[in-house]
Order: sequence, then structure tokens, then C-alpha cells
Amino acid sequence: NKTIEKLISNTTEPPLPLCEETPSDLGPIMANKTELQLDYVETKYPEVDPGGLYAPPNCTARHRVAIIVPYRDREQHLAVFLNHIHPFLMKQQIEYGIFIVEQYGNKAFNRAKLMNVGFVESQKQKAGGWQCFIFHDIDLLPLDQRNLYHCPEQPRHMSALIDKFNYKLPYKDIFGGVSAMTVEQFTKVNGFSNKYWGWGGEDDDMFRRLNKMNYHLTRYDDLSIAKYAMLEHKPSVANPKRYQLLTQTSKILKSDGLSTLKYKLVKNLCLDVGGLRSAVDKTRL
Ligand code: BGN
Repeated sequence: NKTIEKLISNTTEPPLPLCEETPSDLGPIMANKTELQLDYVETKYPEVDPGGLYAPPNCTARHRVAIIVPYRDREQHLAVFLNHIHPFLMKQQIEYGIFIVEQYGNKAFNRAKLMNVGFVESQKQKAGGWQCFIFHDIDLLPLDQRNLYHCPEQPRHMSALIDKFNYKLPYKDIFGGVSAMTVEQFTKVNGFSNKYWGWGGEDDDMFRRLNKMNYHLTRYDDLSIAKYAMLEHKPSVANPKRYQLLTQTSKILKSDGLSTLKYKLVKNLCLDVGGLRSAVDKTRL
């Protein structure tokens, strides 16, 4: 019905003016980490279209952004994350879609591969494609609305200061947590590696890919707007192969990534607040 309403209004009304580049009343916000039910969150944001899609009602957005969220076994985080991120993004007056990509099966978690799946699946969903991709851990909540979810000219590391790390950057080249890349940047580096099973290193691998293709990592000049709160969870099992894998990145980049991505879509759920795609690995063990 919403779509029909929009179609009707589009034919009778003049096109909406462009949204402001930076809405004026943006500032620091608090994170509410208390437990929530997903059902409740689903009813809370009627302005979000099914599948977690949103466009500002009174202006034409300047940015179309897909938020890709790797996921498994974290329903509690999912509700808290969605409850935080929807009002945060709406305030920035961008057009966006939330794509939750769940790993099916019992193999070690492969965050990077899920992000590749999210990239491919979200592009199928949008006529003309998304221009900007924000790869987002589900346990990170942005704490300042001035941290704009856009893609600048160079890849941007967004989650610079995290409460769990005492709001200090762990190391200069870190690219994990939340990162922004344009469709062009992401495809030039052949997406993420598909080889990182278990915790760690896949973001460092992306950093190397970007450097190899002559991009450089950027952050906000004023780092204080890049603050995030992290949700509690038990530690993940680190991947012992990550050091070895990182020595190969620049050699195998072309033969490991989007070009060799194999997966099978198991479920395609359309939640009111996000599209949930479950995918299973199709490569041999
Ligand atoms: C690093 C991990 C990153 C992770 C950050 C923050 C590795 C590779 C070996 C050097 N990198 O140590 O993947 O995002 O910590 O937790 O483990």
C-alpha cells in the first residue's frame, strides 16, 4: 500500500527538493542497551518499509546507502541494534536499506564472506543498485549523529573510538567494526576475502586490498564524532590461520573475493525493520 501511495503522490505532486547535505540539528546521543523484543521493534517504526528500507518523506535523499550486517545467534543484539540504528539513520535524511546476512550451518563464523553475500544480495534488490555500502558489526551502536553514514571519496573507517577500548583507536590501520566503501571501491578490490573462518584478520585483509589498489583509509578529522558503544558478548574463537592468510593478500586478491564467492540462499525473510538473508557456504571444506 505504501508503494501505491507513493506512486500516486509522485504523479500528482512536483518532485521533492533535495535534502540538506548535513541536517543542522545533529549531535551526540545515548545508546540504550537494555533488552528488547524484535516484535516490539518491528511495530515501533511504521515509516520503515518492509525489508528495512527507508527514504525521507519530505525531501529527495542525496545518498543511497546499504547497511550490511553479518549475523548469527544474536537475536538480542539484533533488536537493540535495529532500535538504535533506524532513528539514527532517519535523522541523517539518507535513503537506506538494512541487510542482515545470517550464516547458516555450523562452520566457524565468516564475517567477511557474509559481507560479500550482503553486497551481492542487496544489489539485486535495488533498481539501479546502491552506491554506498556500510559494513556494520551488529554489536556497535554509533553515539553521534554527526557521524554521517555516507561514502566519501576514499574508504572510511567509521568506528574509530569504541567504549570497550576506552575510546582509543587500537591501531592506526584498523578497518574493523564499521567501514564505508563505494560500489566502485568495493568491486575494484574484489570485495572481501572469503577465506577467513573464525575471528580476526579479515578487516586487515581488506586494508591491504585497498592499499594494493591505491586507495587509502580515512577517518573523520574530528574523531570525537566517531564514538560507538559496544554490546556485551562472549569472546569469539580466533582464527589461527589469520597471520598466514594476511601474508598472501596482495598475491591472491584477484582469485579470492567477489569473483569466487559461492553460497546458497537458504531463507529470505522480510522483517518490517530489516531484510534477513540466510546463506550457507557452498565451497568444499
Ligand atoms: C586485530 C584483529 C582485527 C580486529 C582488531 C580489533 C588480527 C590479525 C592479526 C594481526 N586482527 O588484532 O581483525 O578487528 O584486532 O578487535 O587478529
